[in-house]
Amino acid sequence: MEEEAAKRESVLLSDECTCQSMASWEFQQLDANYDGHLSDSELLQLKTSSDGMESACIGQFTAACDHDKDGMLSEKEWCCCFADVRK
Ligand SMILES: [Ca+2]
Ligand SMILES: [Ca+2]
Repeated sequence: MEEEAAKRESVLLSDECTCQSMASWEFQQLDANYDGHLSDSELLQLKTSSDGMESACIGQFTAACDHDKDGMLSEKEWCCCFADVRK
């Protein structure tokens, strides 16, 4: 278990996150205009597809994952976020 956590942490720190196929697939589903980034409005699709997920949560999710603070999530940021969430 500790080994797993250490591995995950090193992945996050290296700024190179491995995209799990599930995360990558989800990203492509959400990227409605295929620009390679998820905007807040695209992320709002999560709200309608996930029961009980409020837009405030989406905002926190975006803020936590948007490492370069451009207001959108790249696939890399998205994948890193997934790796982070799966604790
Ligand atoms: Ca997009
Ligand atoms: Ca970003």
